[in-house]
Amino acid sequence: MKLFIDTDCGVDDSLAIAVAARAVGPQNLCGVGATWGNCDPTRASRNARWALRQAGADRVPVHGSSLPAPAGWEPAVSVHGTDGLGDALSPREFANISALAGDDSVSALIRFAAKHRHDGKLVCIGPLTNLAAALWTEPRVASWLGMVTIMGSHGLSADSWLDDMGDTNIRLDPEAATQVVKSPLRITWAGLDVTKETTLSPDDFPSTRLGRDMLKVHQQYGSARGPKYSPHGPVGGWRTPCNDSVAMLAALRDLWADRLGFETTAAHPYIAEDSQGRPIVQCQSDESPVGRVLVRSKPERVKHMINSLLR
Ligand SMILES: [Ca+2]
Repeated sequence: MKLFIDTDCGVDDSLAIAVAARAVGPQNLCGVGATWGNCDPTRASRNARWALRQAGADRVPVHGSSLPAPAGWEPAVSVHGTDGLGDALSPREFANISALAGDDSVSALIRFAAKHRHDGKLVCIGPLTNLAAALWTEPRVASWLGMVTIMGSHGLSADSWLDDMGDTNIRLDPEAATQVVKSPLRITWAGLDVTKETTLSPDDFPSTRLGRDMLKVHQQYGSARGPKYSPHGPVGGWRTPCNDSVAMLAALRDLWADRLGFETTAAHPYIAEDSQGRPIVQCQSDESPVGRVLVRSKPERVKHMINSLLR
């Protein structure tokens, strides 16, 4: 299995990238494409290279983006810091990371899809700008990519908590999301309704170098996001969401058979509006589906796996 990751690498993306590199090994992680979202693409690509280096995978190529963020977009500084990694690292800690790959994310994604037609897996953990551009540039990508997992949608749920939290991967670029939803891509949607069930406490990060690095960059993110991730009542102490890592492990779940407890069901996605009139992707169970949606995970097992992979 060969993997390509598309990311707006903020704090939670950095954990998902490290987890993925450890799970599949650097030789099977064919590339990482950067896009805008949590931060700008320049910072996203730098952050991804930092995460890969810390995970011992600094030879994995990281591609920049030539697609501009739309007018009016601003980075999520209050959540991901000015640098996208919670302002936890000094400039010195980014020194000696690998150079950016020569070609851009969209070209790299198309090339990956063409080369790995039978075993290529794409995981998108940012806005869908690059994937939509790849489909527009080379429509055959839809048939070449056999396995796509997207961290996005409200899944099968109509919980109003999801409207309040917001699915920024869809909301930031609804035009791209619409193009992806209407494409013949076979997608597994890892919706916020399921991924939000797993949050990490400090004890879930092992005291290895990588575990400590990840805990360090998650401090501000957990403080900003954690208190809101309690739709079932207050949780004590510091906690951090890890939506991107849950989606990543769901995408890679075949590596561990059914030990992580992920369940999916056949479904088709459609564009809808949340209670505040903003675009969302919703999924509906369907007997003649074009895709699947994550319906269940076992958070304790997911947390244990993240901990194991950071060791
Ligand atoms: Ca992300």
